[in-house]
Amino acid sequence: MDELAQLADTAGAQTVARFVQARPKPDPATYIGKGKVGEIAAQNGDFDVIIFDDDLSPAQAGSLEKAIGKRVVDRSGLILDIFARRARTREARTQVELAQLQYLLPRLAGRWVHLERQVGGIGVRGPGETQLETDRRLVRKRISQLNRELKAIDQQRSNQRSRRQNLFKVAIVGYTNAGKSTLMNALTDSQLFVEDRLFATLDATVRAMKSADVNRVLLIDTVGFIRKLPHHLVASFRSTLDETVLADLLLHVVDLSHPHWSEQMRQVDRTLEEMGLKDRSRLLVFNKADKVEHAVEIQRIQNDYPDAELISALRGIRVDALKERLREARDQWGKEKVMSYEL
Ligand SMILES: Nc1nc2c(ncn2[C@@H]2O[C@H](COP(=O)(O)OP(=O)(O)OP(=O)(O)O)[C@@H](O)[C@H]2O)c(=O)[nH]1
Ligand SMILES: [Mg+2]
Repeated sequence: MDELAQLADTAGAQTVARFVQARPKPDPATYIGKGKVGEIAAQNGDFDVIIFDDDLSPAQAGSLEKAIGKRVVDRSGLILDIFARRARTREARTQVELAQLQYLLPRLAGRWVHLERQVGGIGVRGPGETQLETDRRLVRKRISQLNRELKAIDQQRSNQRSRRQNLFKVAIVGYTNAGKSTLMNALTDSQLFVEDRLFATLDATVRAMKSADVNRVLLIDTVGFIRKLPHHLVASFRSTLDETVLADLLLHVVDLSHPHWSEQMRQVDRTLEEMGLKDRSRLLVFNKADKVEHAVEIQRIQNDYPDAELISALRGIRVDALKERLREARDQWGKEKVMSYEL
């Protein structure tokens, strides 16, 4: 629920109340039970939106809106909203718009959404058609247009990728807000956008590591992971995630100052597994070590994870040691590559 509040904050909403219900299973009609719906409706409080931590079916969202009289947003809707606010490049914008429309399509019924305005006035309402049919047609048309645009962008990216084929590539992965972009900046002397909110990064950025030697190490900053990230959203970010899939080494950044860091770590492992990256070389990096107050805690991490690096990307602590580890990994990778050529 704290994380949901943080997501809400990132989307520009302020949390004024929380409701929790324990149920053996969701109510098919309203997700929460009738009593709870009544309790929330009776509040009749000074709030505009009610946000659910899970995904609702379009019908559930509809009945809840009717019963409570406020706008209802589910987890996917909220994350999409954040993505839409955050998207900066053409690629990210196209991906987000596509995901938004795919999300919207089954939810059009019953809501009088006038899409002509939103979709930019393409198409004219045919004679005898209902508004809903027109809306659906417009959405489908826009979806196929966006799919075509993404294909073109994909092509561009794959050209860039093939040029990087013979370079050692390191993808910085991890839970959202772990400090991936801060680390990227520290390793490459860049100025990528960093913020103490979720999903500051939506695009994969590739930069060379600042280093004196000739053999380069390429670093890739990626979009963060989060628990219960809906699969259709993951799919819509496929071209961003492709960068991760092609990396030679995964730098898994963990925010050691987060109360639930070990759960976040497991979540990232699970997501990587789902992406078919279970066996890819990994380097575990515990970040924000400067925020850990007790020396015993540091000691414990060092004992439990002897191969991991403990750093502070923000303060530049042990960043050089990490660079050295990356150079070693690159040299090892180079040797193996030569060996496989000779075989
Ligand atoms: N104290 C401390 N704060 C850090 C450290 N590294 C990053 N931060 C802060 O953590 C917040 C998130 O940092 P980002 O680099 O944007 O994290 P990210 O993993 O790229 O996040 P997303 O792109 O949103 O997934 C920012 O406020 C950073 O200043 C660190 O080593 N110590
Ligand atoms: Mg980032």
